[in-house]
Amino acid sequence: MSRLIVISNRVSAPKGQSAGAQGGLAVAFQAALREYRGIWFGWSGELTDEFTGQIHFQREQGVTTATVDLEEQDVEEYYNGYANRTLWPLFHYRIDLAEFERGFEDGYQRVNERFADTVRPLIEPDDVVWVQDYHMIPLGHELRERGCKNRMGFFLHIPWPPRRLLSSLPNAAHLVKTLLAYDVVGFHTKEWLEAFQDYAVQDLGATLEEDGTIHLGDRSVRAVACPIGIDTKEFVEAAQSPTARLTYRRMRDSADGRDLIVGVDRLDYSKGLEERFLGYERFLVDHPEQRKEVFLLQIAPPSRGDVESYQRIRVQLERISGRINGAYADIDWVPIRYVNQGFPRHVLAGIYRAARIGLVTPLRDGMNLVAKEYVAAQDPEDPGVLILSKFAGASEQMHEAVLVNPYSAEEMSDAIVQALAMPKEERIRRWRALMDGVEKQDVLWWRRCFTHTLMGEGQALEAETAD
Ligand code: ADQ
Repeated sequence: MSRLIVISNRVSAPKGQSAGAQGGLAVAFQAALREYRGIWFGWSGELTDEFTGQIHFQREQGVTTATVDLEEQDVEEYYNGYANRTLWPLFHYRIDLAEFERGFEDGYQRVNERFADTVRPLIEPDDVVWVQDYHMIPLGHELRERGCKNRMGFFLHIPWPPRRLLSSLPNAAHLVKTLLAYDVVGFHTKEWLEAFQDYAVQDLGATLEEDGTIHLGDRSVRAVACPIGIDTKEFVEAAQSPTARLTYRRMRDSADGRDLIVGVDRLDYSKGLEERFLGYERFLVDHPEQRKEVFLLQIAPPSRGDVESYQRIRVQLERISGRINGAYADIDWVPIRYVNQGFPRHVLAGIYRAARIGLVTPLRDGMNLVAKEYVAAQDPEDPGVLILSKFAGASEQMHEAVLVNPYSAEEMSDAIVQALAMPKEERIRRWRALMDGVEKQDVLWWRRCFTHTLMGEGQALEAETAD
């Protein structure tokens, strides 16, 4: 049986699982790596004065991780630069925030070459290689240049932008062509898949077959949509754990009979937090009679603090939440509890369960796992309502959520009113349908969906996404 080599920017050792952000993904990779006796390779998160390519191996609970340290300039140009100041904003339709610097592009290329040089000797002839996300688009091409003939796949965790938007990236065609070095390229949704195909056909002159195979010159790549899920079983259990029960009680006590609306996001401009606050403010203004019957708990741990646009959004959110609280709070009630810290998954599960509304309104999101976690954590007898942005990848699957346009404060306000008034039978019906999807297409399903296609193991599982 082939071994699996997973390559991603950062690597989570099994003991780091509870840390949050990489939770579900780490679980999926670790399960895959145990099954296929593989290696997980990536940046250690540490800096070194001079890149040597020395690999730190670690073996825990049947999973081998291999990491390398990077130079400060590497991290500045590759990670903070090209990945997070060029590709991230552009791929999330924020061309106004995208910075195009040759130094970033050079650093991105250099680090991908360094990763390729380092990981190449670890790859044996029968291994299957699976590269993750926008940090490493050219890695497969670099491995081919180094004589790697293995099956190789790539999965993009963020949206793929429309063709005309992508054209604004200097050397876009070159970057996209490097994707043709892979055998399989995966996206979360049909929308991102079709945008990729559109670019390949219109701008690169590729041809497209019905099964999603793209041909260009002597290369063929199969492009597929495989929506990621969460570790549903684990999350349902987390929501019933003693810690979750305690947190649930604490939330309910502090709510003092009021309905909790919860938002949980990394502090990122793509998550639409500013628009969410303004939509909630609109609700407060238009429905004064309901004001003191609810409160919004927004949990948003800061991320990518070295990047200026993230520092700006942080200041902006402090300003807006402060203004709303100043304008509407009373001596015994504040409309927004704004919390800038991360919480362990069991605590998060208890908070979700206590919330009458899960407010998940990104302006653009590859998938959004918080929407699925919120559903998995609910009490089947008395579930809350998910309000979901129609611009999250998750909206292709989660039709029974109350779908909103996050740019419209009025729509957000209407959705809150609708969710608060929703009869129990309707809440249960919607939740049951959502939960069916979250259970069927969990993170292990996603991993199989992709690796089966990549390894050519019989029929790949078809993604049951919407038309
Ligand atoms: P993210 O942009 O990080 O992921 P998301 O899918 O919502 O977005 O995942 C965030 C994870 O972090 C969730 O598991 C959530 O529970 C956790 N998290 C967030 N805030 C937390 C907090 N305060 N405390 C603890 N945990 C917290 C990227 C893409 C997404 C895509 C995923 C997976 O941007 O679109 O769904 O990868 O492919």
